[in-house]
Amino acid sequence: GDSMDKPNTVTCTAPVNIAVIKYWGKRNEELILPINSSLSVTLHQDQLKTTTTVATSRSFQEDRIWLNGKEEDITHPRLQSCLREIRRLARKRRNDGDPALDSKGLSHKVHICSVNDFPTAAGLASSAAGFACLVYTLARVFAVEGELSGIARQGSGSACRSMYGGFVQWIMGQKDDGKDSLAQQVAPETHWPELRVLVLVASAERKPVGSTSGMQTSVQTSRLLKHRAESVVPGRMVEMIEAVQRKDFAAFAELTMKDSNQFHATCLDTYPPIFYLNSVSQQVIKLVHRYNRHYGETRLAYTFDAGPNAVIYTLQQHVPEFVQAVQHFFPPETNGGQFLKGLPVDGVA
Ligand code: 2P0
Repeated sequence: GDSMDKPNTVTCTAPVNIAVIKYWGKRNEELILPINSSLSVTLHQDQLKTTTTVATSRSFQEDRIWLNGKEEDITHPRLQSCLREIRRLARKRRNDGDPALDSKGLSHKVHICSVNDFPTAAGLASSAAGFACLVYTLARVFAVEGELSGIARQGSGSACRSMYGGFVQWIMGQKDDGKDSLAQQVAPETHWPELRVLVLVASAERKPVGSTSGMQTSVQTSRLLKHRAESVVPGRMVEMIEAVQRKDFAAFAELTMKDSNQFHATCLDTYPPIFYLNSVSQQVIKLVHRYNRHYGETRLAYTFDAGPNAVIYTLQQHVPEFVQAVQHFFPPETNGGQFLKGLPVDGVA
């Protein structure tokens, strides 16, 4: 067709984030409002990321989306929330009279193409990077600026934290409309350059209980979760932010391990119980504690999300020795070569 039919195309990437104070449980399912605040570290762009391309064209008949090469259902409610909110902001900016913008293209349909550079099935926070990237790319296409974590949150709760780099808190907020449930950077990625993240893949299988339904059951049945949200996490958020600001690795690591353990305790307290950790996860937990005890200081921290794969936080100077210890205690041949797969040892945080 003529030049008006040429698609307008934008490509962006967004990294995964790994929580050290865990999000688990919603007070509003539709708006995705959590029962507690959380805090995470966003990984570098060169590892564990999603790449999304959004094209708009007058000639597109309908909105469409492809994930890792396969067309998916665009009517998914969370996808629709993100599209609707970005288009609402775009319309508002034009109505408010930004002279740099014209309204051509606002009614155009989008084609979205999104790929992960890590296995979606491995339970490595793919929805966080995915929705963060989708919202950021849509915003660029429609020339929307400003606070976008509230929109990413409506795609997937943890996605709001991937809208910022470095150390990021998701403040739970108090309002019923969710306007104050937003992500905020606690410290930039340059703040703690020695910090490293290692991912130990214990299983690449898809997790049996998804986060969304798992946390629903936990909210309905676990009194421990209620106690955690009301009486434990608020104090831990304050302590964790202080530990990050002081770059106090021992304090950071101990809070991280305790919070992972309490999250998995609430999974066990859920009825029927949810088991995310397996025997390899338990061996990693024991190895980390034995390692720290051996050196007489806390050099390593583990954390586990809704699956058995361990994420290890450590400092740059301890990485070679820890990798050796892992290879000694978990020789690749006993694990079908699985164990050290996807090991990003460089430049994180
Ligand atoms: C977290 N997780 O803070 C926690 C720790 C898993 C364990 O955020 O329903 O995929 O899309 O809001 O964000 C996983 O939950 O759930 C998660 P939805 P999400 O990283």
